[in-house]
Amino acid sequence: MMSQRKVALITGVTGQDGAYLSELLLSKGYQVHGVKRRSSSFNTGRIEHIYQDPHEDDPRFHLHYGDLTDATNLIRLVQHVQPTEIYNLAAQSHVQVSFESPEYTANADAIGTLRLLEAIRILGLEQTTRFYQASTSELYGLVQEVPQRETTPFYPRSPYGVAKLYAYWIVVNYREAYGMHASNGILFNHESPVRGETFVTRKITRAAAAIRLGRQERLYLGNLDARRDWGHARDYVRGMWMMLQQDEPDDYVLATGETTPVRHFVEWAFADVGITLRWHGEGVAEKGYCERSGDCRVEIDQRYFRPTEVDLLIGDPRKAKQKLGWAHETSVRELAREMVLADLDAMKTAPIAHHA
Ligand code: NDP
Ligand code: GDR
Repeated sequence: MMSQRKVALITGVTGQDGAYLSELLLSKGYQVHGVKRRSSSFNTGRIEHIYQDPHEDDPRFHLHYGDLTDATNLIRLVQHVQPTEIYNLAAQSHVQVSFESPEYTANADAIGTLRLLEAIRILGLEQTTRFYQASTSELYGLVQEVPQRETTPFYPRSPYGVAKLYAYWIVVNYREAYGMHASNGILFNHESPVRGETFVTRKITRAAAAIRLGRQERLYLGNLDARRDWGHARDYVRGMWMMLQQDEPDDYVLATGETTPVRHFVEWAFADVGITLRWHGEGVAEKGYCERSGDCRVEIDQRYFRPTEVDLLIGDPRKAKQKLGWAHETSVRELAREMVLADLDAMKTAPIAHHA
């Protein structure tokens, strides 16, 4: 039986999924404790709308400073919060950046997960605290089988994927060794209007909006032939919560079952702001997408290619459907439109930054 107390601790609360999950859990009556990193500037933009002043009567949303690279901090936080559920969403989550900072990525994403599990064990909370691990379709990497499902062999293709592989298995090991209710959600790509600006979907939707408004000339991208199974973050955080409500812990794929090449996402996003692009392919000096007027809007830049790429992701969510009753609601086409319209709206008033 689940305890009546509903107290969640979310690492990575300032990220895309942390924001959606906090909203969901607050709507379900949870006390939500989020772990945020110290930063020299505000990093709470995604959770502004649910922020509660600690001076208010009986706040239900609490923020604490912390870091997955700091074990004593994690032990103290878990001891203080005594969570019934922990959602470990914190990570250096950018695949390309993981090639630049592999050691930090391993520290935060792999050993960080171990630190959190050890905090639970040291405090003797193995039987009271349920644990969700943000595992990823990047575990599949080099294609072994399609669609990818829970039993598909892993073959990660980046320091990020390899770090997440350790995290996946340490969660399985702690479940088996200590009887913990610890589950891996193997989530395929999920996006939203608050997706980090350097992930490809958001980079594209922001650029389409900025080009439409005459505030940017061109968009530079890498591999347009990679294919991803993209869903909406709102649907995916619902699946995370469902996993922790099961009597038994387990590992589940969350995906839409549909795959889309990056180039289609580009075409959709520009079409949604009224710009029709045509591909200028091999043999043309400049490769990329241009308008009928001759203005070229999207160009290929080698710097955005990865040393090793994940070419094709398409997930099989049947287990999650059968056991959790989970299914995605938003299609990738709807998602692209929602993102680009949100960027268009925001950009009409705000300045833009170019760091993608
Ligand atoms: P984001 O990059 O948007 O958020 C990551 C969060 O982790 C941020 O709050 C970030 O803080 C925090 N963080 C980073 N490093 C540390 C650290 N050392 N200590 C504490 N906090 C840290 O990721 P998403 O919300 O998109 O993803 C959530 C999780 O799910 C990640 O673990 C990601 O790897 C995984 N995942 C994501 C998928 C997706 O498609 N979105 C798919 C599958 C898995 P700050 O805001 O200060 O940077
Ligand atoms: P991914 O997401 O690596 O799948 O990891 P990302 O959006 O970064 O890349 C998707 C695909 O697009 C190609 N691509 C580019 N990518 C970026 N970022 N920038 C570009 O300019 C560009 N041009 C082409 C990439 O090569 C890739 O094939 C995301 C993260 O959220 C992980 O944390 C998560 O685990 C996985 O999804 C599932």
